[in-house]
Amino acid sequence: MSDTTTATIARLSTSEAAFHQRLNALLDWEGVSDKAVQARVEEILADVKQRGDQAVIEATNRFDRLSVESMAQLRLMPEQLKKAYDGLPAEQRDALAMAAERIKRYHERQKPTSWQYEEADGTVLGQKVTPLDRAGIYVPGGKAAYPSSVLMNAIPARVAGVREIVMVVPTPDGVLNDLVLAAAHLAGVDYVFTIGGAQAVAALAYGTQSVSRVDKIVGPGNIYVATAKRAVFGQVGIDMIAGPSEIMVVSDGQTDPDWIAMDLFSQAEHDEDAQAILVSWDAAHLDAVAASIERLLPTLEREKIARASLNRRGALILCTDQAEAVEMINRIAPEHLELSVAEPEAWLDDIRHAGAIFMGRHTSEALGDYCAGPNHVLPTSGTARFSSPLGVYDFQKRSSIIHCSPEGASELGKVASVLARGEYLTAHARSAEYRVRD
Ligand code: HSO
Ligand code: ZN
Repeated sequence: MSDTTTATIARLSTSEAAFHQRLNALLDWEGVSDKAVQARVEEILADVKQRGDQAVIEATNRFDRLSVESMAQLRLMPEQLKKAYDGLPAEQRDALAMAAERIKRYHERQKPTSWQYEEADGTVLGQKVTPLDRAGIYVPGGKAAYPSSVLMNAIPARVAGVREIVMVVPTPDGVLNDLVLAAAHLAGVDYVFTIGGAQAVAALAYGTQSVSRVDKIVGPGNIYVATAKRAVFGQVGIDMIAGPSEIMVVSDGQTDPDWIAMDLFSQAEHDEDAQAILVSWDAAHLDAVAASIERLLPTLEREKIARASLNRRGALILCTDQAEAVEMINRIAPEHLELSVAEPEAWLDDIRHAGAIFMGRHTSEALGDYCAGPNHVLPTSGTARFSSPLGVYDFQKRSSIIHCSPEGASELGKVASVLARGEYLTAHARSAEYRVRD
């Protein structure tokens, strides 16, 4: 095995002196924060905030090369969504419906419950869970539009009980994507506006004459969308600012090298900045996968993107044993982790950071992208250290409940009074003391 770089993908070994340095260089990814983009986005946000619909119409005409005069022309009715669904070839319609059903079933399990309990003094305490009133789902236009992502964003919102789900999707040159509209129909989206970019984020965040302000904006987008989401965060909730897709495969050497190569490609083909990493303690297996990569890469539709991704950020890493592989998993905190090993269950306890864990050789990451059930909107760039897949909980919030009995108010009042006087807040203290009984 060569310990440097093959034609396509870097080869690393945990035993080489520069290992950590090389790994860090590969993992390093910074979301672009472009000053010029920021300035453009600020301008658009301010314009939509001030002029509402008119600003959205003008920006949409300019960026998507349209010539509409009113928001009514940028709005799709539920019947149009249904028509798109009905018009799909049966095979696509059935696959989409099957995926939607599985995703729904999985997310039903995430529904949290409100709870209450009683303290000894009779005070009842609790937590009440309430869905958001309105959620906005951003869907990119053109080639980056994934119907599967419409399902993954809208279904948890619906399951959470969100009252109104609005979707925005740009239609450059007026081209509609029927699969996206069909997915919106299946997922129970209420309204669709064919607008995109920062102007769509602004319309959702501030509201206009025609677009009701939402409480949270979710969904992926280009740098303008990401910058706009970051800017409106605080006035509305946002999901996350997703980085490029990642996959980490850990193999015990017993999986068909072609399978592993294709699994690595499945994320590499998303984006030139996507990251695909294989870790194994079997050197011959790494050689075999490297050979599969070279042989299969030219057969890909998106060979150029996948090759660039593997070249820039991919790696085949030789480690010493299972323990070291686990260390690497937790260090990288991958978005997707495939455990291509005989007994994946035995690994689970030790894995602390990963967005989604694909257990065993038969569980390819692609199944999770489309139809297994769990969400494919996952924490990237190591953020699995502190965050979770998109879920029902992202479309709900909690309120605390406190209900004091006279005895409870009296007991707690004494404590509150002391603490309030310590803070020199005498109205607090007296409010509590009124309810203290002798
Ligand atoms: N792997 C992507 C999701 C996706 N894949 C959509 C195919 N379509 C997010 O990690
Ligand atoms: Zn994918």
